[in-house]
Amino acid sequence: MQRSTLRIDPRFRTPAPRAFNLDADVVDRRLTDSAAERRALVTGLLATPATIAPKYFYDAIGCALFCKICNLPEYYPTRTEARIFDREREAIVAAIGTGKQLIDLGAGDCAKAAMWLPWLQPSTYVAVDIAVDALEQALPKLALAYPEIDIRGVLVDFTRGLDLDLDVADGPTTFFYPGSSIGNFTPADALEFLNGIRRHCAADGGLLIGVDTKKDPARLRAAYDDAAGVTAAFNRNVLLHVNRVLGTRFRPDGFKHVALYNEALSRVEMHLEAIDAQTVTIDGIGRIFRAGERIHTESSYKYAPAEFVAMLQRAGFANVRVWQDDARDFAVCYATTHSAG
Ligand code: AVJ
Repeated sequence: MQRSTLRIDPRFRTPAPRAFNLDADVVDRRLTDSAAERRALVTGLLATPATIAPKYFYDAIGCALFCKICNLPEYYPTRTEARIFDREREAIVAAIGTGKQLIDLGAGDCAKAAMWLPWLQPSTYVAVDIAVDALEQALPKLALAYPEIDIRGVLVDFTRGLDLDLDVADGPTTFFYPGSSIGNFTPADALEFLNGIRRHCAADGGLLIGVDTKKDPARLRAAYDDAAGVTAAFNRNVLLHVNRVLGTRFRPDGFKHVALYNEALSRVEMHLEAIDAQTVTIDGIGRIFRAGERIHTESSYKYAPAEFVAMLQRAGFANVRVWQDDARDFAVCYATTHSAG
């Protein structure tokens, strides 16, 4: 396995002093593609309709705002998933088994995985995320609390494909993909992504995944347009991140937060709508945003549990178990490649 000291492009750094030195074992796989990343971002912004990939939400401020979102009264997914995990802990641990390698996709502050470590007792815990600040904060603490576990971080944009051959050792592997982050993929891309995970699951491995379900559109919309305006701030903050990455001068207050449920496509959409006409120089090009024109910043697909199980099966998983809360607001699945449950 290739290791390097964590070296981060200064533009991705926040000036806040570090509470911890990065002494946990972290591999940075992001910078190899930074030029291609910036090109993709520019292409999205110059397209009509303009788009920004949701991964740009998660700079340091975005991660803090997302943390607030997870505690909002309207945003039910995080707490509902946590309740299912609590209630079904023993059944889930029995299904997964202990002592395996645990790969946490989109680990963030690692809080969700930390709940599982004493139960699953993994030999190795690999936290994968694009958010450097979150991993930098979380991993040294985890390493202190669990000296018996080999704790590693991988900084990578895994939404571009799951290329974890260098990071995933052989042997039984449990993938952990909670929070309905799978919803950010289109169904076609989600299928391909799940297929990639399945290929990494050796015999005896599996995927523990959380997915948000279809429900009353008014509740879905409220979850992405909270009364306190935290999600609006989260959405607008993406422009500040883009400004740092591209050197653009987007004014976040020139854009209105729009969240809607697209029933035909079963997805919540978030957009930033230009309040008045504005021109932003992007890669030397004066991009005009007309008043009312939108930048599409996120899609969050919702699945009926049976639809999602069918997708897991199409991705090659043979056995899928499903746990839900009483109101069926959220679903947790454990999928394995072998057919006995
Ligand atoms: C982290 C992608 C699961 O889609 O619900 C929350 C992100 N966006 N509020 C979601 C999000 C606005 C979240 N995921």
